[in-house]
This record gives sequence, C-alpha cells and structure tokens, in this order.
Amino acid sequence: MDHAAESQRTDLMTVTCHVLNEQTKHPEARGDFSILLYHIVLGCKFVCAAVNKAGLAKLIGLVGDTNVQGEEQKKLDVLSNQVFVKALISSGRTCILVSEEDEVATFVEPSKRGRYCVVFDPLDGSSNIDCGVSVGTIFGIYMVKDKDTPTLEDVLQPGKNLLAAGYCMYGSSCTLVLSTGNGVNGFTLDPSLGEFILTHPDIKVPKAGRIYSVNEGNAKNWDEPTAKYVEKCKFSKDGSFPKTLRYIGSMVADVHRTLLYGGIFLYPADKKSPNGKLRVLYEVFPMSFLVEQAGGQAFTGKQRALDLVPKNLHDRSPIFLGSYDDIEEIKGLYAAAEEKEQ
Ligand code: AHM
Ligand code: MG
Repeated sequence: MDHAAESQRTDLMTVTCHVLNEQTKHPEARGDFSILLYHIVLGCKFVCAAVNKAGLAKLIGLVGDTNVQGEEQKKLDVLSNQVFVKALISSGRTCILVSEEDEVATFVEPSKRGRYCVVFDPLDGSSNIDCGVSVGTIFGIYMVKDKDTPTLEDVLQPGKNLLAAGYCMYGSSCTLVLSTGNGVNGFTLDPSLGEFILTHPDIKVPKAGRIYSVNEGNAKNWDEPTAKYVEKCKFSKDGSFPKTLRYIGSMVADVHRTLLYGGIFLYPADKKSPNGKLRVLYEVFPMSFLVEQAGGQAFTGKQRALDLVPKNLHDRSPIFLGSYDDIEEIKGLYAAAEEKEQ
C-alpha cells in the first residue's frame, strides 16, 4: 500500500471487533471470552505504556526480590504482574491464574469467578529491559471444568487443550499476536487511537526458513542432535547456503521473527539444564499453539510440545519451534539418536 493510500486507510479492524466476529461462529457463546480478552488487551496497553516510559519513570532496575525460580525481579516485572492479575480478576471471567512471577496459583474468589483459567508471563525477557530491547507478555487460556470446584488439574492440562493463546511484543511498535484456534492474526497498537488494529491477518510461518535462533553460548553442554543440527545450519553438506543466526534473547521477539520470516527457534536441554530453561505452561505452550496454528511445528526433542502434560505449575521443557521443514529435520536427528541408543 503506498503512503497516500495508507494515510487514508479506513478499513480498521480492531482486536475487539475481530474477537466479536469470531464469536458469531459459535452461536452458544455468551460474550465472556470477548470480555476476558478486552481485559488482557487492557493489561497489554498498560504494560506497553510502562515499558515506553520505564527510563523516565525510573522503573528499570531491580526491586530487590527474587521470584520462584530464584531470579532477581525487576520493578517492571512486579508492576506488570500486578496489572495483569488485577485486570484479569476484574474481568469477572477468570477462575484460576498462573503467573511466572507467583509461586502458587491464584484462585479467584467465588463472587468474581468466571469460566477461564489464564496462564501468563507478564513480562518475558526482562533481562533486556534496561537496554531497551523488545520484551513481551505471553498468555494462554484454558476453560475450567467446574467453576464451583476449580482445582490445579484445570491448569495442569496439555497445551493442545488451550482455547486461545497469544503474546504482546513491546518493541519498536506494540504488536499483539493472537490465536483462538482458528489461525493466527497480528494487531498493531495505533497509539493515536489507543486500539490494536489488524495489520497481519492470517499469519502463516514459511514452510522452510533460513534463520536459526539459539543461545550458542550453551553449545558445549548440548546433546548430539542439537549440536549436529546447529553444525548443519552453519556448514551444510548439500551445497545449500548456510543459515543466518539471529538471537535476541527475548522469546517473544525471537518467536515473532520466526513466525513472520520462518526458520527455527531452539531452547534445547543441556547438561546443566536437562529440562531446558523455558516454562511449559506460560512460555512453551502458548508459543507452540501459535506456531502450530500458523502451520509450523513445535517439538520438545521427544514429542509434540502441545502433548506434554505438566506436573507442576513452573515445569520447564526443551523446545524447538518454527517452520515445518526445519522442525522435521531436528525431529529426524532425535529419532536417529534414539535408534542408535537401542
Ligand atoms: P525470563 O522469563 O526470566 O525473562 O526468561 C525467559 C527468556 C526468554 O525470553 C528467552 O528466550 C530466554 O530467556 C533467553 O535465555 P538465555 O539468556 O539463557 O539465552
Ligand atoms: Mg519468561
């Protein structure tokens, strides 16, 4: 679209409108999901504003506390968590909340309870905040079995049971990527309107990509299939060009690029971290859901990522996700290694 046409653009589809349209495909829907999503979007707008003025408002730096994983919490992590917890409870549509920043799940009091369970990382990639690199919020939504008797089993579900998942990236622009199980759509926040506008309809991850994304600093501790794969990315034996390495160290930004440009994002297991680093419920599952919905694949080194059944709220898993063909290749290397062992 040329600049003149862009400036006259009138076909504005907001994220709220999009979700309401989706809802019409489910005649039984009562609008609860749209209300929940409205509150998630509100949380994202708030965090976006806070990230943008972090330097000015002295929100960067440590708050002097450590979270459940023993990591130092940043002021913005704490603020973002509080904002999301409050926004989700006040939606009146949630039942159980699981946040990366809280050791235990929050069970919403009966008078404010709804049917949805939300798992989320309010501010992922927080080690990148102080230098202005993109960070993001990741979320997944499950349905509770019985809202009068919610239990942890309602959130310890395999990722394939997610109703919806998404992330919001606070980068050079603020982008919300969402799937309600019917493809993936991307919305960009128009600051002048305060609305997320559909800018990336029906995102499809390219079938094969030319980018690999991994923290190579961990290479000495990798297992053989991961090491072989990365070696192949750099020194291909079939005459094809080497792949390009891109690694931001913010999962939201690395996955966003993978969705749009194709390629593979890896956070494998290694000798020091046999389960990898990323958390199953609110990092691995939502991103795997989005990648599958966009036509790609997500694999743990052993199985389809969305088939995992978490035992604990903060479980971790290795993850390889991205373009269909690239994931086929790593799957092949793990299958070969397994055969060799037998
Ligand atoms: P966080 O939840 O503590 O921010 O950690 C998760 C982040 C991801 O965004 C990113 O993919 C990964 O950690 C990077 O880890 P590393 O610095 O080990 O490469
Ligand atoms: Mg995180």
